[in-house]
Formats: sequence, structure tokens, C-alpha cells
Amino acid sequence: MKPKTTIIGDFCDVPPLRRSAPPRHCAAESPRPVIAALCAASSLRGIAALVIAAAAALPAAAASPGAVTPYTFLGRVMDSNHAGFDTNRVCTLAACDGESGELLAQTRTFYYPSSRRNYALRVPVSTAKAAGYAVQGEPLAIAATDDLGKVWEGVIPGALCGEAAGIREVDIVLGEDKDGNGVDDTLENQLRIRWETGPYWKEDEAFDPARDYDGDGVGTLDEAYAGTNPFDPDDVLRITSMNVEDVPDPTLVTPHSSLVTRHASLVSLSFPVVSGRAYCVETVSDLASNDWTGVSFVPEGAADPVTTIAIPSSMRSPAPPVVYLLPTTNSAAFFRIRLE
Ligand SMILES: [Ca+2]
Ligand SMILES: [Ca+2]
Repeated sequence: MKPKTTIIGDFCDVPPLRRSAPPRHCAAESPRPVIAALCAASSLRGIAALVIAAAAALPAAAASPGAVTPYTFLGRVMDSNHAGFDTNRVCTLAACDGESGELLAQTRTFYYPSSRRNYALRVPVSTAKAAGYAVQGEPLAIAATDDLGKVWEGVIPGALCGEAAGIREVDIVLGEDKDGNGVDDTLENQLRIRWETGPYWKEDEAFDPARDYDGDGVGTLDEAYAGTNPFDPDDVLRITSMNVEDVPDPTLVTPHSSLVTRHASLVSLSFPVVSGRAYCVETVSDLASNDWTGVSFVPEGAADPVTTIAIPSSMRSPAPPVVYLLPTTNSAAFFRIRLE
């Protein structure tokens, strides 16, 4: 069985935020000490409650007749290299009225083990224009202040603000894209320079960020997002080893007897990880079905099973390979690693 490796590079629902001068009204306020409490929360419900508490310090909006249940955006804030803001880096987010610049809600990124998400922003929403509320179905201005104090501005499209009482997954990338090709300018320039000084450069050929120059099966841009070298065929995100071992299945032991009546398989996967990235392990039993689902693996040495792991930025880069263990009784299974 040949393990399959897939990278999906860009999950963003919104265009990259562009860097700007601090907006007149809508700069995020000074950080509040909510990060430690957010990290200690044991569930998303807890996180949402804490974010509400943080937002409660904003000037109270007058009750709007059209007010609906506040809308929560959550996802991952990333820099232009698609590395998330994790343990050592904090980004402040503010939602603002696009016309007046009025601050509607704010929050900070957090690090939550085993989750790729690093922010949750709860925004008051009304069906009609009212002070202190975003308008349902209309674009929402976002200002982000990164860990270097740079302010970035962008807009969440109105279509994503349309559902009352909803939760919407929105990833936010802090980067500019002047030529509108979907690639952050800083990253694109870095890659072009590396291409022009590398073995694949041809004078009469234009640089293509999507092309797989080193022939390892992954495009240049996806490799950059994964933190691998786009110009080194030996450096690529892939499952580096996979072992299947027969083990006694403790859930199938005959009661009141030490006799093991059935065996299970223990699948171990190993793959290299890069700091600041989040990965998801997926499996399918029939490749023809293409019905890949995330699986709960047990990282070696960890107590709780997780599906997605976020590699904290404090880990050295590149970090050691991660080994995953999975007890299974399936007769066949295929696995892949997805970069989130
Ligand atoms: Ca490649
Ligand atoms: Ca490569």
C-alpha cells in the first residue's frame, strides 16, 4: 500500500489583508491579558465565552431593533509565509464599520494545543444599520496589528456575514497581493529571487509560483506554505515511513480472562513537520471513493488523540518528525497528510 501525500495550500476565504497606516478610528486597542485564560479553556465554548468577556469592555452599543445573535468568525491568522501566530507571536484583530471606522469588536490570537485555529472574533450584527453593529450581509472591515506593530487592513466579504447566529471559518493572511494573482508579494519576490539564482532558472522563462520546478510532485507555492524547499527534490512534505504492526486489541479481550481473542493493527506514520504549521492526518479505505476523513491519531507519547496538530513556533525549524499511532481493524486504509 503506497501512502499518499497531499498538500492543499490555501484555505483562505478572504483576500490577503494589505498593510496600511493605522486607521484613524479602528486601531485595535492595547492588548488585554486574556491569552492565558484562552489557552486554559478546554473547549471552543469556553473560548467563545472568554472572547465575549473581552469584547464586553467595548463601549456598549445601543440596543438595535434589528439586532440578531452575534456572529462569530474563527480560524487561523497567518503571516505572509502562512505560518500561524502561535505561542510566541500575538496578533490583535479589530472588526470595524467600513464607513465610519467605528470599532465593533476586537480580540487577540491565542494558542490552543491540537487546534489550528488561533482566533475567535464575535461581532454584534443587526439587520439594519445601527451604531455598534455590523450589518448582516454587508462587508466587514478588519484591522490586524501584528507582533511587530504593523497594521494590516482587509475586508471580509458580505456573503460571509450573512447568516444570523452563525459561526464562519475564515482564515486571515497578512500580506499584500498587488498583481492579484493570489500570491503574497513578499513571498512571491522571495521565491522569484531564489528561482533566479538556482538551478532551474532560464533567462527567457517567466517565474511561475504554481510550477513544480524540482519535480517532487508539489508546486513551488505549496512547498513555500509547507516550509519545504521548492528547489530541492529531497525536501518535501510526505509520509516518510509507515509501519503496520499486529497488537492485542485490549477492547476485545474476553471478560474475566487474560486470553486475547482478537488482534488489531497498529499503524504508525512518520512525517517531517515545520514550526508554525498545522497538519491534519486523513484516511480513506477505498481510494475510488475519494472520501477522505480526518482521523484521531495518538501522537507518540501524548495522552489525548488529536486529528489536527498545530506546531508551535517555539519549536526549532525544521522540527523532528512526528510519529502517529492508530489502532485499527480495517483490512485496508490509505493515509495522507494535509497542511492546514
Ligand atoms: Ca516542488
Ligand atoms: Ca522540494
